Amino acid sequence: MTARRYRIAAIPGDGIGAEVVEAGLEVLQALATRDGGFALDVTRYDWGSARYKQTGAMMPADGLDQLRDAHAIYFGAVGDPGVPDHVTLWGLRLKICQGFDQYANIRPARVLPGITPPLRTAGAEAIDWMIVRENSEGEYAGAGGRVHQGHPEEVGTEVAVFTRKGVERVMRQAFEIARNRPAKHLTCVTKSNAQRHGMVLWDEVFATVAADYPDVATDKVLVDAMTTRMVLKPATIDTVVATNLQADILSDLAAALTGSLGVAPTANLNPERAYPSMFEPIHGSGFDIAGQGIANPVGAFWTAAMLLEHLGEREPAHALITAVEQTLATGAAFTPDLGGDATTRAVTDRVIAAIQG
Ligand code: GGG
Repeated sequence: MTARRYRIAAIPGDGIGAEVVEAGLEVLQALATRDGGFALDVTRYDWGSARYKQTGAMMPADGLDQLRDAHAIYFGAVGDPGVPDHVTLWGLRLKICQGFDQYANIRPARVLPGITPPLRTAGAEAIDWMIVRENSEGEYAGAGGRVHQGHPEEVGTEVAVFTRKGVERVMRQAFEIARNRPAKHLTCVTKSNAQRHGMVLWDEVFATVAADYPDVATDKVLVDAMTTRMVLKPATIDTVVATNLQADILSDLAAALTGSLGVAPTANLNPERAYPSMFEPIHGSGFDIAGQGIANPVGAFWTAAMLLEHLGEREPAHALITAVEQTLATGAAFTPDLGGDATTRAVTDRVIAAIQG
């Protein structure tokens, strides 16, 4: 049998990004070896803050062209105490997301076996949400500027840009996801009482698209109320669609409510597949623990499962999630963020052993 071959562009990035991406690649390789039906051709790119300090750029000028032929991008994290955060983010991660029109950012949040979530409210132990984040415009459109820099009269603006096309296409993705989940329920988050232009457009487009999905139950909630609902009534939530900034914040909260930011994955999708999509753990570069070998690789493993799903390799994706769940359920593979003392190496070895059966 000839194996299906996939080109994977691996960008470990900064801090613990390198540690968890290497662990994820090992696990992916173990799956490929076990399965025999697919093979991965991995190309590593040493782009990130170290490169910025040497050359003044996080990635080369032709970086997007170098990635264009990849079947998927496997990303670690950006962020370095020696480089301004807006430079690291806009110089690499956002450049790829926007350059490849990865407008749908999918962020599952689920309490994995063995993990005790921090909340005691009813339903907290069964959190299983799907947050869909608009990923190409909104508050992260990059619109705005500064004038009179350094003077007392200085002005800085940050303009959120919402286009009907941009809002509608991410809403359709969210409805499709909601339709294929058991609860078939989609919550639309805005701040349309205070923000009376773009957010009202968001509400109107939601109502229009909802008419095409009569099988999906819907509700609307303001983002401030959503934070309390996530904490106090978690069982009332299933799929969520929100703007770039609001969903960025809500998905970090969601990850914390499932036990740790360290377990949470995300997919930056170009659903039309005109460009490669990018898969990364939600967490950042964790510079406080970088180099200690204690970063939680579970977010990177779950991310790898989403990458395999995207490639159409459903069985290995399922096998990977099962291996992660079996490993966590033992309670013996918790890194410090989950209250344990396991190392990245130990968790990786256990997951690979579970894959190998
Ligand atoms: N692996 C995710 C990561 O590196 N996140 C860094 C960050 O600051 N992200 C901002 C965002 O998600 O927009």
